Amino acid sequence: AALKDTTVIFVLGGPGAGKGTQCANLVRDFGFVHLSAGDLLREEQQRPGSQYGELIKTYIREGKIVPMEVTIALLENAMLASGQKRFLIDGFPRKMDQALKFEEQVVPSKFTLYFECPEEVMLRRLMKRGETSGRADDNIESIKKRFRVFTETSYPVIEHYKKDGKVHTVSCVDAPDAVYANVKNIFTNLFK
Ligand code: UP5
Ligand code: MG
Repeated sequence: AALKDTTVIFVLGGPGAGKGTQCANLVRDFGFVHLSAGDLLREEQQRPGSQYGELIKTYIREGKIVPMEVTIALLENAMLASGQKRFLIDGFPRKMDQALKFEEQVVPSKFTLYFECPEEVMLRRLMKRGETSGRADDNIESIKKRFRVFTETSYPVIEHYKKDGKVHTVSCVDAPDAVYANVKNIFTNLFK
């Protein structure tokens, strides 16, 4: 009930499209709270005493989608703990049943911001980031698995919301500032 009058925007797009990069801009300019499901899972994996540490580690390395009970609990807790009302939920839902469950159990989304990006561009970005990120899934084997899961399992979520007219699509191919100019337009019209 505490979360019923909150605004949730799903920020979706393939691995390395630039979701986190653009969310940081929106936090600065529009006062949203940014919750990356992947970041929350990586934190939980590191948390001493977590019963999910090993499971999360294996799933992330394999590019597989962690069971939604875990992810939804992390998101809901973070939303409540923030005490805030506007959220960018980055990298979630990645599967249709997760979308339905989150909207039923937590709060319906206002719309989805979808970052469109060709695989070869995302591959280049992730391989580059992998030189320094320390992320266990920034290697060619894991990246290929992440692309496959995105196409087969996560993209249908975007298609679902497209049918409802609830997706704003932004190309993520150009430089970060150029991408953000388009994102900012959408948010300025809706929130300022
Ligand atoms: N970069 C960004 N924008 C650029 C631009 N316009 N031009 C040039 N370079 C650009 O960006 C990626 C890299 O590209 C960075 O180096 C950036 O500087 C550069 P970033 O903003 O980090 O992209 P993002 O889309 O956030 O990429 P990320 O790797 O985080 O996406 P994923 O969706 O793969 O990762 P996530 O952390 O969401 O999930 C990881 C794993 O967690 C999943 O594979 C899965 O195993 C698990 N998971 C779940 O199981 N359930 C969930 O709900 C969520 C995650
Ligand atoms: Mg990210």
